[in-house]
Amino acid sequence: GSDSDVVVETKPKTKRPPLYKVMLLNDDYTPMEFVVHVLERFFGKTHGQAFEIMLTVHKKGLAVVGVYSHEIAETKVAQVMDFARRHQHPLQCTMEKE
Ligand code: TYC
Repeated sequence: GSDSDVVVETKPKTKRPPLYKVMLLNDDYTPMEFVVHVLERFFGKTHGQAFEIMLTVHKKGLAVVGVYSHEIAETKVAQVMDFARRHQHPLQCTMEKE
C-alpha cells in the first residue's frame, strides 16, 4: 500500500574527469633562465608569468604550474623531464591528483 512505498531518488551523475596538478621542484643547479624557458615553451606562459613562477619555485621549493587531465599532465611531465635531461639539468617535474 502507499504507506510502505519508498522513493529512492537517484542523482544524475555527470562524471568530470579527475584533474592533475603539474608541479616544478626547486634544485640548486638548474639555471633560472632554463626554467623560464621551460615555462614558456611547455606551459604557454608569457615571459613575465614564467619569471614569476620560476621565482616562486626558487623561493618556496615548488609551485603548481598548470592543471590538466591525466593524459595531458603526463605528457607535460614527460616533455619537461626529457628536455631537462637532454640539457643535463636536474630539474624535476611531477604531477599529483588535485
Ligand atoms: N634554484 C635554481 C637556481 O638558483 C633556479 C631554479 C628555479 C631551479 C626553479 C629549479 O624549478 C626550479 N639556479
